[in-house]
Amino acid sequence: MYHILKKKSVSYGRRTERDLNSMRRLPINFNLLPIRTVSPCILFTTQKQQHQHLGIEIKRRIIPFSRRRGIEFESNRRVIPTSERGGIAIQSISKMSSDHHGIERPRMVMKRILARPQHEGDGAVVRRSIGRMELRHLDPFLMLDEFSVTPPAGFPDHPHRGFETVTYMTQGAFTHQDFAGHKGTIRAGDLQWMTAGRGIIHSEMPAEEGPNKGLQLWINLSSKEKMIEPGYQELQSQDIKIAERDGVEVRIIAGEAMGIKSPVYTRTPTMYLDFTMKPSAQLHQPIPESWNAFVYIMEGEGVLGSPNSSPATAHHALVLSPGGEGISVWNKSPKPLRFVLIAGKPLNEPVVQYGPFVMNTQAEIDQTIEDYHFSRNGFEKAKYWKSQ
Ligand code: FJE
Ligand code: FE
Repeated sequence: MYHILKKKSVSYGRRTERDLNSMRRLPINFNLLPIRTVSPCILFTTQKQQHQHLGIEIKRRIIPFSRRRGIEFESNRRVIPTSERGGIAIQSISKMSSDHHGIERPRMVMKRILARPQHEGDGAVVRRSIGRMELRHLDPFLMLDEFSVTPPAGFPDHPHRGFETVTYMTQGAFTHQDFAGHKGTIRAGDLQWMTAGRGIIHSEMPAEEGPNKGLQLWINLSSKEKMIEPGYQELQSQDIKIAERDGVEVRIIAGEAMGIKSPVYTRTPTMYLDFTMKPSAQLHQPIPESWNAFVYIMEGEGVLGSPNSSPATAHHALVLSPGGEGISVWNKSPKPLRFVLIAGKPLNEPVVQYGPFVMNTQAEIDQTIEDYHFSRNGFEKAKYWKSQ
């Protein structure tokens, strides 16, 4: 059986749809592979290509159109039927180096983004990965900020509509207050999963001296849920389940890992895992095939996707290739590696964002600005509210 690379990138000659379908079943995810079109003057060649970043070697057989009409011809002791001519056929795919834990179709790193420090809110510093220009959105994710805030800086009274904010503390504490009287402080290891829905106005301020650190993720809501009642899911550090295996510890914020599930309800289906890997530990984490996924490195350095890829370091977001069964990670360094793996089911809806308002159309954004301005449609409580 031969396999043909992505349809739109390859010349097939006159193949029937049936021929194509039988060839489209690929053994691994090929979205990343560079593809050259067939030159008609090549008679018959086998190309070997090493893909270091993928850790695989691919042998491709290029079969010219010029022989399309001939009767069966033989090469490499295999008769090639007429229906397979005039394209690129994959002859073999071998791993350059083993150990994907028996996983045949690993996800790979498609894009690396360094989250440089920038100013946000009132004197606060954030490292933005998702949401910066190079990576505007990663459906359903709108933003990921790694924040480090020292008083008196912070995020004073501001609104949200149309999505969820997930704040996960790693050091220090943050106090939040909203216009509905909801108030609390989250500390290192605690989680606040806030559904802004039709409207929240709140303040988020650091509660301890020195740097107060964590991650804030913005997850989009589907058009059906953008205007739901706001709500909170709050987990204290001790309520977050931890699984441990072979030098890998995972805190399960959302979704499931190593057979353990988080109690958090994700309106937009989301996986959020906080991994710490000891030196020389390795890991394979399954990810639902149709979900978008990325890793954000918080500490140390990790080898992702393929055992021979170059290590990624702290403050980098690594966008994973689509499809495949999951991600493999190796800690080949002498220090602990800490990263979050975040994946979500894409909404596939238009996104129109105006700062903290995220809707589907410009008309809805205009309406939101008006609602906020006149304290209507979910912003009623804004009229007489100010944080203390
Ligand atoms: C916001 C500017 C902001 N990242 N990380 C504009 F700073 C914010 C905002 C935050 C934020 C808050 C925390 Cl606790 C952590 C953050 C941005 O509040 F919402 C808009 N629109
Ligand atoms: Fe906020």
